[in-house]
Amino acid sequence: MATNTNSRLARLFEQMAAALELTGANPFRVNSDARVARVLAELPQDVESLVDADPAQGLKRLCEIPGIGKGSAEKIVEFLETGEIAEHTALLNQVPDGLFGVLDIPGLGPKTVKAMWEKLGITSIEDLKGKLDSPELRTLPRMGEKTIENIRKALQFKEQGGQRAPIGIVRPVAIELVEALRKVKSAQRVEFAGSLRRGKETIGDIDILAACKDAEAMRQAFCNHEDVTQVLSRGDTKCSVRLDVRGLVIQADLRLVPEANFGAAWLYFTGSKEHNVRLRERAIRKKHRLNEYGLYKGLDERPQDSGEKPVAAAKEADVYKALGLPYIPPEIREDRGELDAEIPDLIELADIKAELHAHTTASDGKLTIDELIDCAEQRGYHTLAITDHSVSSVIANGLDVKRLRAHGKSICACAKKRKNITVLCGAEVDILPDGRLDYDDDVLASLDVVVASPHVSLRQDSKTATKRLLRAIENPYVHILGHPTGRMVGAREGLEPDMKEIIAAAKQHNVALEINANWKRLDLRDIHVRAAVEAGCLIAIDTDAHRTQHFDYLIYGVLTGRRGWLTAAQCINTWPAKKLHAWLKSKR
Ligand code: DGT
Ligand code: CA
Ligand code: CA
Ligand code: ZN
Repeated sequence: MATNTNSRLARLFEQMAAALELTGANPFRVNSDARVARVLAELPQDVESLVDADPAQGLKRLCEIPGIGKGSAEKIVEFLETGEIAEHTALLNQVPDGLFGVLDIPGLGPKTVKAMWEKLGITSIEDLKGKLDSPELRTLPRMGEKTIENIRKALQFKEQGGQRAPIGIVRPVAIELVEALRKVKSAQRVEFAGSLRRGKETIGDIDILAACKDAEAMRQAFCNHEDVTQVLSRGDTKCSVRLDVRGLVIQADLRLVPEANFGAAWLYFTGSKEHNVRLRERAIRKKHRLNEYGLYKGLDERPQDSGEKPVAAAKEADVYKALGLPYIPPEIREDRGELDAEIPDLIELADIKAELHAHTTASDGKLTIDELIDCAEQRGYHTLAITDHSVSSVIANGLDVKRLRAHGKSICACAKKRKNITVLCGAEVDILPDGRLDYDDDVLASLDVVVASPHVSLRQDSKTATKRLLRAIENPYVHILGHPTGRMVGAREGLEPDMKEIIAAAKQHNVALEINANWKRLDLRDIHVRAAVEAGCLIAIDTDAHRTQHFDYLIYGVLTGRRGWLTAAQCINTWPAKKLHAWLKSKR
């Protein structure tokens, strides 16, 4: 199974990095293993097939992947041949299992965990809990009452099922919170940061930054907001609260920063941590230091109140500029080569001019044809494709050919009444488990738009899934491969085809790969979008609307596109009507 081998290997390298840290190894080795873990987790192609196809070349090919050195490549090959990595087994024997859990507690770094283990014999979360009130714990370096209180809260949070929440649930809450804080009388600037600003599909916690002349008023507005169920901490510069949102417990942190340092703070707290590390490395090479207050000349730390003037601090763009970099949009701050690349003009929400995947009451949608057209028209789209389900989607009330024909007539009748929008008659045709499509070719050929999507048999093995999707892509009447893997964020893995092959075939057959904008799907996911973009493949961003509010989910698709370095030009939904219609017709 393609991605599974990648993720199993990534996990092994992650564990090696953690074990190395805990045993006090050279940071260079730790970083190297951590990097390999990330590279493997994000690799679009299957390492197994990369090596299997030509074992003699396998090692060389692995070394060509940025971030994987010879030593790591050899370990990967060792794993593929023997099913284990001897060094991994040896390292794991040196570290008690339970210690990895302790390392996972937010706020606990490897140095502290190492000290807990060596000095107090703590080897598990249970051990740590038992020692929270003990005097010995307080003898460790950096282990003040405040840190201990934070550990206690983190443990409680974990027990209450603290988990990452989907962006579609968190973002609207965070926006509302930010708006409320902006209304504080003396507020100068309020923004969200963290993974939310980077547009990640799931969010660990909400990070908000505020500059305010009256800090206490800001703290109050935050801690007393109506969604807050518990105030976890309330300090001068940082407050943490718990919010209850649709049954999910979400933590939000507010950080108060001086307006003059807002840019540097925003940059720091937007992350990703890995991106920040790269920026700091770059600053150091220029004999500068970068922290949450600004970019400063010289490498010697000075106290924050020394009056030292920063080189850059007020705006993020100033910091990038002073480091000799262009402004890097938040969505691509992931240490995926963004510091060394030319930054493309990423797609924006306003670029989208067409919705090409939407449902009506004819199948499982809640909107009539006219209501659906109203939604698209209100958003200023020049084109809407109506794509109800095909016959095999029984649960979704899929249309047989006779109903499809009647539906087509109704769509035509409604379309004729509209002047401002072109309404196209399409279908979301099921990709059957063997890759055949659910309508015959002559039926597909008669439709303006064909979205082909997998809905069933989503646990197929990788090879079968690849074959299945390739067959659909090769059908000459298919325009768009809808939610290609069928994954559901946090709920279902979906198919794990060889993405590299899928992307190459889509490019060859002029099929657009869909980013399904529904936050429960976000399929294609960011890393696959990036691979598709690099390969020059067309991308569609569609909401797959079944009801009015689904149109508002478009932003999540756009954010995912941006995380995949997508430009407007490569996304068919941004094209002018003439160009889009000509492209659709080219397959008829
Ligand atoms: P999340 O909340 O798990 O979805 O992910 P983030 O990225 O929002 O992470 P979070 O909330 O722990 O921290 C927000 C940002 O603050 C993070 O992206 C980078 C910055 N940050 C936090 N802790 C550190 C740190 O120890 N070192 C560095 N360089 N940056 C940090
Ligand atoms: Ca966060
Ligand atoms: Ca946070
Ligand atoms: Zn659909």
